[in-house]
Amino acid sequence: KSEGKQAQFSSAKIGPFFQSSPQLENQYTGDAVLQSYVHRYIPEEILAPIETDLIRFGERVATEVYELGLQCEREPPQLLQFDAWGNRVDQLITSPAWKRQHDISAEEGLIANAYEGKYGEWSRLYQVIKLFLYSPSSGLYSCPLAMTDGAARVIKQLPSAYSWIKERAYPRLISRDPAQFWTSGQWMTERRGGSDVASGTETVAVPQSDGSYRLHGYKWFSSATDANMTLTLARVEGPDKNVIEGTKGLSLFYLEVFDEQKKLNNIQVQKMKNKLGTRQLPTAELLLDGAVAYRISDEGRGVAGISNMLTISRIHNALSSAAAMRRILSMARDYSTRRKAFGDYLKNYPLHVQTLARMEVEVRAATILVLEVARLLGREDTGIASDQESLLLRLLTPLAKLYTAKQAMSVVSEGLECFGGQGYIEDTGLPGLLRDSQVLTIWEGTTNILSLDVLRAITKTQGEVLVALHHSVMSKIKKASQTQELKDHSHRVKEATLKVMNFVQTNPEKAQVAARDLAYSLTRIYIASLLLDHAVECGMTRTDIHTAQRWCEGDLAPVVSNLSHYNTTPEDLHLVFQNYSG
Ligand code: UCC
Ligand code: FAD
Repeated sequence: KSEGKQAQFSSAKIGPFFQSSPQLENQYTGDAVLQSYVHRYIPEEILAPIETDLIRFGERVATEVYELGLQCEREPPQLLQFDAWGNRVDQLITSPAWKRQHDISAEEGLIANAYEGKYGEWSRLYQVIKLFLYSPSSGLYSCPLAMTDGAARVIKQLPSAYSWIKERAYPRLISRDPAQFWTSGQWMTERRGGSDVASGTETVAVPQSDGSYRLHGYKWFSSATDANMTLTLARVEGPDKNVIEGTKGLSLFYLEVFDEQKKLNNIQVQKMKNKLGTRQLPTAELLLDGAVAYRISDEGRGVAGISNMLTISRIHNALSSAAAMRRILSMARDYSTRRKAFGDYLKNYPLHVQTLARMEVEVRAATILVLEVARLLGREDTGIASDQESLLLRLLTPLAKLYTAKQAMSVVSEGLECFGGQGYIEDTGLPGLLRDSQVLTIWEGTTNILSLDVLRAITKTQGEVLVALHHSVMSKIKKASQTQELKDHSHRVKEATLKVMNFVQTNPEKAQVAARDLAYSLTRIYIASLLLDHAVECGMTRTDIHTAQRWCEGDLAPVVSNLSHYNTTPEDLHLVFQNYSG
């Protein structure tokens, strides 16, 4: 009798089928292009310790760190503005997982690896690969790390007049000790503008008798407000209380966010931003109400001074974009072996595999570009880069940032679709990847602003950056052009390069309107040369040949294909504003 009662109240039957979830494999050993690049370039004598660490870390980011990253999203930061007694406290409350990411970043040497110089010119590549593995599991801790790396580079290069700042901040920014490790912010954007910083910056720096300054202004975006210090821009107030407008009035400042008593440095956290993604990050608006700061550039050299930081944080943006793509694809690949539809596993449908393969080509392309940029940066860090390599790095930095961010948006979106409805469900942990990708196209300079930066680089060097790229492409495709499998593809790259160079020379008046297409062309061509070269140097494997062929079959020179678009500005305007009544 009592058994009957139990059955009456037993759980409802929901059927025996449960979909097994995608599993994260070791993120280093599962990534063929990463591994082949490491084996190709890292010298034999240091390969073993570096690779041992990458294999270990590749496992850690797929397990412990991945779980922490998900926890960062589940427990977003909060701002406590007032205490129970009405006192303004502006306390940021971050999750234990976020704090743990800080400690892991220090322990793993995610900044230190690039600066300790243990592996000479390869230290930077090693750091970038670790960051690549870390980024999609970091719960966006990758963001403060990007700015910290940028600040470390700027501070390291400060002249001796700023030695106290160097002695105080630099060891902390590159520390492996979690208790010592500092992170940095990068406060450029104000209410009037984030792209046009020259017109946007209202913040005034009032000189003090001890050589410091008091900053008064409103910073519209501060990504990771729990940073210990920041680099920021302001206009020095002259004795007549006037400031110089435009870029020439901007100087760069070092500012510690908290004083010795851990109280905010005359800063009010006005509000937390309500964002589409990156919710793990404590992004806020800040009122600077006399914050104590120290000028670290010559007066009027603020933008030039902070551009060193931008170079690093833009490279982080690119590596995070490539890493986000790799992560979704790694999971989609695994899922294709677990999910059955129409009686078979997804991996057995050629159309699904083609979808994954197209994504794979994009990821390999983005990855090899990022790794090449890191390799060049490592040479620049250690003072052995040739002039050609430095020019190439100047050009490839905005190209890598703008191109990979756009790729990330489309690949991550396609990746979610590979999970069907489950790709849209929050507690799979997948949708966050798409939300967090959108910002990659916006912060650190939008696609158009970076396309204009490419023009800036060309103009400032009287075209030398293009000459460097041209030479590099030609030398990289040389061997491939002598192979049966890749000669036609190398020819396509050569043709595209010549056409693009010709376009630049003959259409200077179209430079602005064609800037984005030009940037895309230069990036696609350069990636093509990298993939061809990699295929040859890594033993002409089937997969490397296939990747290079696929990539080279795409439109390598949209700036030439879209030539007619640059004469239709009035039509574009009419098209966009037809029926607009505002
Ligand atoms: O968004 C932000 C933080 C987000 C969190 C970080 C996450 C990182 C990734 C993590 C992934 C998970 S911080 C805010 C970022 N803001 C921007 O990127 C600003 C975008 N706007 C620009 O980049 C503009 O092009 C400006 C602000 C640089 C334009 O300013 P101006 O005033 O028009 O600039 P000028 O006059 O052309 O340049 C002034 C000087 C020149 O030097 P000189 O005088 O010696 O010729 C330029 O050559 O600065 C130099 N310069 C550069 N140098 C300008 N840009 C560069 C550059 N990119 N590289 C080298
Ligand atoms: P706008 O300049 O208003 O751009 C609007 C549009 O116009 C863009 O599509 C742009 O490409 C286009 N455009 C502008 N000028 C031109 C032109 N001349 N030609 C063609 N197109 C043009 N900033 C910081 O300083 N520190 C931070 O920590 C920080 N964190 C951020 C965190 C998040 C989550 C976000 C979303 C932003 C953050 N930012 C930060 C701000 C960010 O860097 C800026 O929002 C970004 O640089 C764009 O500036 P804007 O918002 O003024 O855009």
